[in-house]
Amino acid sequence: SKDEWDYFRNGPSTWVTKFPMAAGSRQSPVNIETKRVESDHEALSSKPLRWKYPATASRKLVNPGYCWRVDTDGEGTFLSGGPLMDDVYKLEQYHCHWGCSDSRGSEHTVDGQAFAGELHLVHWNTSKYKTFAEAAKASDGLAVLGVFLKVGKTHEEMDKIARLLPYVSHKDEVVGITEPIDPGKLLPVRGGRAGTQRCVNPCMRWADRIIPRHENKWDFQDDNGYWTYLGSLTTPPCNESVTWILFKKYIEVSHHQLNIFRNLRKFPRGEECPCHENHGVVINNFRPPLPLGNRVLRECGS
Ligand code: 1SD
Ligand code: ZN
Repeated sequence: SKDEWDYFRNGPSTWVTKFPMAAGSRQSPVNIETKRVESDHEALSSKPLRWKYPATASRKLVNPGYCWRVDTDGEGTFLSGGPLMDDVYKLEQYHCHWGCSDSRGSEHTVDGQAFAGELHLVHWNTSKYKTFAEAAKASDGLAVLGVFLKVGKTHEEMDKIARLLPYVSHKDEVVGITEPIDPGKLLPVRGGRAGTQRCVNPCMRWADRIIPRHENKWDFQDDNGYWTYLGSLTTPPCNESVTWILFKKYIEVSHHQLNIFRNLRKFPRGEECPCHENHGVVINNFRPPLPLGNRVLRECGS
């Protein structure tokens, strides 16, 4: 039908025929050529990237047929600073991209190298727009935090999602989240201990002082550095509305956890399995990198 797309027959190279925005000059993902990144330390670190995600905001886990996605109620969440300056963004949802094996799966690549997966936290600009849909059409409407996944040890917070995935094994299935899932714990940052929060000075180094949580309205700040550029949604309709912020540090998830992702079905329960399409499992749900063109890739932090 008119707005059908996938990662198989109607894969990324065909998207432009139905979704003209996919042919634009501000598309995502891109390859990050680390030698050609512009260090913009002063401009970016004058306002550290900061966020807050109450664990209660994660409401339901969904299988839309092409990934898993956690929808939030946005309540009490925010992201600000860095390339976003003073605009405040709210967390709408987070989801993941992965491969058929551990050697591929990320959308962005670093010096041509793919990771086993890529987690996306999708935010919208509440300072300028009234709804997610309105923000998704604006050039500064969305901000996506990207985290690379590497195979290693089991990730505890990710395991809460992995344990729920069997309940949404088929397309369009949804399960309510009862055990709180904290998306902040999926980010590759040194966290504060319960009740305390270390603070970061403006040149992005950890300060000695451990400040009590009640003194700090932010949950976390970035410490490890990130790459940032202006791009698009990586799925149709590929709106050019995203400020991308990719953490330089990856997180580890286990091979077993990725295999649980790879067991999701892209067809609804009760429908016939499209056996000619890898038995209808959700794998390789990533868009390959597109040209950076004349866009600037900036970095912040070590
Ligand atoms: O892939 C997601 C897609 O699922 C949808 O959530 C969209 C936002 O409406 O975002 C893209 S992505 O660009 O974050 N990969
Ligand atoms: Zn994504």
